[in-house]
Amino acid sequence: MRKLTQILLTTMSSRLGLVFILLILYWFKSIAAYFLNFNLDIQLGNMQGFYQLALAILNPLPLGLLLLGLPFYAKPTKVYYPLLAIMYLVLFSWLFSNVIYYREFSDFITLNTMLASSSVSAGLGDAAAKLFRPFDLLYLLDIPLIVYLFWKKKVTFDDRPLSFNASFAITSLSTMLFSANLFFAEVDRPELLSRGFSNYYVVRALGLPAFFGYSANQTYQADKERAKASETDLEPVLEYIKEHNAEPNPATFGIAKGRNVIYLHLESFQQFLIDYKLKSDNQEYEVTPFINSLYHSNESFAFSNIFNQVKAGKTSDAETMIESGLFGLNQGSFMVNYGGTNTQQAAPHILTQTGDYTSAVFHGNIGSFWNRNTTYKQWGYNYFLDQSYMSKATSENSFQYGLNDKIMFKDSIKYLEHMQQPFYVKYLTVSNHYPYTTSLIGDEQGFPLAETKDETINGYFATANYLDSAIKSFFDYLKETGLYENSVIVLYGDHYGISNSRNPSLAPLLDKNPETWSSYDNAMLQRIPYIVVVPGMQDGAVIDTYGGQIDMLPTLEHLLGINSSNFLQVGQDLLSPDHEQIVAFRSSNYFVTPEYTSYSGRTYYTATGEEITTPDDSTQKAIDEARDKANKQLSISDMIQTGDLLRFYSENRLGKPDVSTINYNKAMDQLLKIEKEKGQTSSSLFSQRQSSTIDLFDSPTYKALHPEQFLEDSDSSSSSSSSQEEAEE
Ligand code: GP9
Ligand code: MN
Repeated sequence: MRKLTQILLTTMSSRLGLVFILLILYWFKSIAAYFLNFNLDIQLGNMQGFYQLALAILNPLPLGLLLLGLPFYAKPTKVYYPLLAIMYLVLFSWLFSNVIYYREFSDFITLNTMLASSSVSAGLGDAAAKLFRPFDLLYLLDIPLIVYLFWKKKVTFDDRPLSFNASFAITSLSTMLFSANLFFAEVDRPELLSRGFSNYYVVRALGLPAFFGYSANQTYQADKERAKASETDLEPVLEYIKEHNAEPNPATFGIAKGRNVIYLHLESFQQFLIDYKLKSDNQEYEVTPFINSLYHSNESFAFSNIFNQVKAGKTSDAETMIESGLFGLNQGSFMVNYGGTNTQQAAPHILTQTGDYTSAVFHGNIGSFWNRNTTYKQWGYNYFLDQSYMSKATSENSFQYGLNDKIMFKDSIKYLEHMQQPFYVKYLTVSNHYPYTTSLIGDEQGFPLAETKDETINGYFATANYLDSAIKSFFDYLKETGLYENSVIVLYGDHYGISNSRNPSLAPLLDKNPETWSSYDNAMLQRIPYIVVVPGMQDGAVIDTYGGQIDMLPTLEHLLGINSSNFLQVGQDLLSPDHEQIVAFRSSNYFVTPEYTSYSGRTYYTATGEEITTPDDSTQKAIDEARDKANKQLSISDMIQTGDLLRFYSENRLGKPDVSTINYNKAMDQLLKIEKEKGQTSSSLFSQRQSSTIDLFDSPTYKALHPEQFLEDSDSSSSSSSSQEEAEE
């Protein structure tokens, strides 16, 4: 032992040795933070999990070495040691601040958060002391110890500098290691840095110092655009909004006024699933019987020609469109790059301002994915009930994108029932997400797999079928509790589930020939369902108007009786007689109209799919006109988004949400407090019924699908809520 101590002290008494020890210390602390403080969502059930684990374990080393190695260039002892101390302290404080910050925000510190002089950082200042845990002392211990060792001369200063070449070798080595790290990170998750996904993906793959660089670059790019923009840029925007305005349809304007709004985000759900029957063993299986019944119901406006308009931001792009009526970006995700900083006037805020709505999102995944936890505040969401509010995720009840949908729906009830009405809530489902894991979901119900050469396609129908029954169980609950009559329920698909490259393998299932599969067919498969259920309505129909996700917000606003003409939203009410049927895809020159489809550089007649190779003058003119309009819509949206133009716009007096009043922790306490304060006037379902509705979720359908849960519940006489409360702890 004594010998070991001696070796350690001697090592630390050389410049190289000290750096080595500091690097090891930083490495250990990082790993401790990764696994004890952060949730990096590494699931060890498969190869990818082990790969991610290896990346996480190794990633503190390259940049740690780079930074601790830089002082080597300083030769005088008096300069070298202070520089080394600074480097170590920088690395350490960055790590430690993140540990503290993560406790409150479940996310990492970005340059933006640091720069924001807003209440967010001020609030943290107050809270930081409270967030400190005794265990954190372990992170700090080495610093006084090292100081002590130098003070007592147990470790001595080394006056022999490293040569320039040796210092350079260390810099080169660490840079090479970092390049390798970057390469392996891209292998795990292609387009990791360009698409953004989620901050924890970057930390998991590249570590905290790299995450800082990444977030600084994001801030720099966004600020550059923002700084260029000025109030005069609003002029063309306002002109467009005015010209493009589609008057509400008097027959439907306000028919859902004052009702609760429940959005059901159908993950990766394409229109072709509607009414689809999968053939297996000479039998036909209807994939989504319940959603089909909604599609054909007299209570629904169901649309058959609505296209997804997302790009790299996928789900986040869909959310951006339905919430704010503006497109995502041409590159990367709007929510990741601008969501936390731009002035936005999104649906939750609009509804609070115009109708005193309470708003919430339910999502079985980690809250920081797609930067939701920050963006949702700017959108004015009062509550964000993410995975941390639901059953503990295990390999049995979840996969990499979160809890299975049925569990998410069931776990949402205990919060939903305490929400003041009217509410605007959104459920983000995940189970029907690539890779369409049938082992968990399909087998449970025994829905057959398709029989193509492509595993991804084969599972897609079974997971969609699972989603369908999850949706049904939720509708059963709504009907059982009476929430149904008082709500408008909107279902939409967010984007394709089967990518274009796989479409030829899908072709036979759609009775198409893979040999003649074309860009036109790819374009048509971008259709997604959009179903607006207005309970009590008699004259619902399947409507064949062409439109896109950008049109969903104005459509909803008009149904709720809110005139959207002075909102900076670039879509149009799909029910308006003025609706122009030009659908822009999120790539210039890609569009669909009822006449023409332009996709991947080719143009077709939409009705027949026949390619237009030598158009006559009038056809060419019509195509050009549609293309220009589609491009214009995108460019106006981009001006608003990248120039942060809403900050200059005050005409509609909507203002923006006060994010300092929004806190996503302790949602239940907040809900109960409001309920109590309101007393007799509380409009939550719980207050109205004077009892919990959690048990009503266990509808007959639910029971049939989850016999195992039922055995458990009947064992314990207390309601299912208490067992979930335990699971949360
Ligand atoms: C994750 C989920 C998936 O939280 O929303 O996003 P996607 O991969 O579909 O964009
Ligand atoms: Mn998605």
